[in-house]
Amino acid sequence: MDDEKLGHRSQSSAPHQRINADELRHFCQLFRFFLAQQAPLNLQTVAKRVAAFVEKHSKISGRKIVLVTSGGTTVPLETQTVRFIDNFSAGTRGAISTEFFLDHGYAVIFLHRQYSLLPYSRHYSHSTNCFLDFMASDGNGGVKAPQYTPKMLQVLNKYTAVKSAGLLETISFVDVNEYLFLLREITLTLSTINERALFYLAAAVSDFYIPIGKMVHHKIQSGGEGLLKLELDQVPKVLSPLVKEWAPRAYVVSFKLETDPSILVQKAQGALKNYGHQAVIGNILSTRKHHVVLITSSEVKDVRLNEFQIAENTEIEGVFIPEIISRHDAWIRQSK
Ligand code: PAZ
Repeated sequence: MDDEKLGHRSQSSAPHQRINADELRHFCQLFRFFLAQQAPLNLQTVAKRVAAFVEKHSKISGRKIVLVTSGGTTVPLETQTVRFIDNFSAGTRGAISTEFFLDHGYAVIFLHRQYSLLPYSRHYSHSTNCFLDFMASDGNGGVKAPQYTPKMLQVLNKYTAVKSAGLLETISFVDVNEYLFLLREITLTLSTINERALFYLAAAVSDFYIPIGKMVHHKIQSGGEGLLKLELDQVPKVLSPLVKEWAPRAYVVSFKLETDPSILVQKAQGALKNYGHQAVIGNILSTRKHHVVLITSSEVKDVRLNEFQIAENTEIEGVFIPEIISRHDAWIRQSK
């Protein structure tokens, strides 16, 4: 495997930082991961699509590109996968955020879990009403439920405009292995636009996995003692190499999910310190749709919807994404 595939794409003007012993361990774990695991079959196809997308938008003066990761990764238990471990994420945060970034003029690479929520179609795809009911005919050339028409039209118009301008590239993953290979490939390409690149890592990525060398090939059989004992390895930490090696000039926002509010800020600050990136959005599982904490090296800012906003189904991403964008813009300005 060549140096580039291990993540050493040369960045002649990159501000290389010293790495400590912990980071060196993470780097080694990650290199071993990429050497041992199998790359997804569509990696080269995705690489070409992303390269073309980044090249096209990099030529447009002032155009910023964001990578949004979204949804949960699975952890397969067999190489011919019948069973897998999954998590709760439906990709709501990522799909909503993508729409707001597009509203603000970004081009978006949307790396999402297959069949999770997608920008624009999310307004109808997982609705308890079938979207076809919204369009059902009243028999007189109109629709049965005209109250939905203005919103549907608004979503359709935005979707059509984004599509015709080629502003959205969607790429899907299922398991954590695919996610990591795709993330590295996209990052190395996106890093070529330096400060104009924004990473917005909202996917819920598994912390543990079964390496290919330790996985059984066929379906795990029941019987015997009736117990299933699994041994999982730690997924290598990817944020440190991403920030320090792969995209050292980009603005990087990671997410931190907890269930215990008393440790959220401390964990987010720990992540910032360990990985050296620019911002963490902290959220608690049960309140994530109306409360987040924006944490940078110099601030801890609570972003909360009020009761009225909650009742109106306001999307909190519309409140904190402008904050992220203004910090990204400042990052670009200070690099000049
Ligand atoms: O996908 P969703 O909208 O249901 O949830 C979003 C989220 C909680 C997965 C995201 O905001 C997040 O915190 N992602 C990072 C999770 C982590 O700590 O790994």
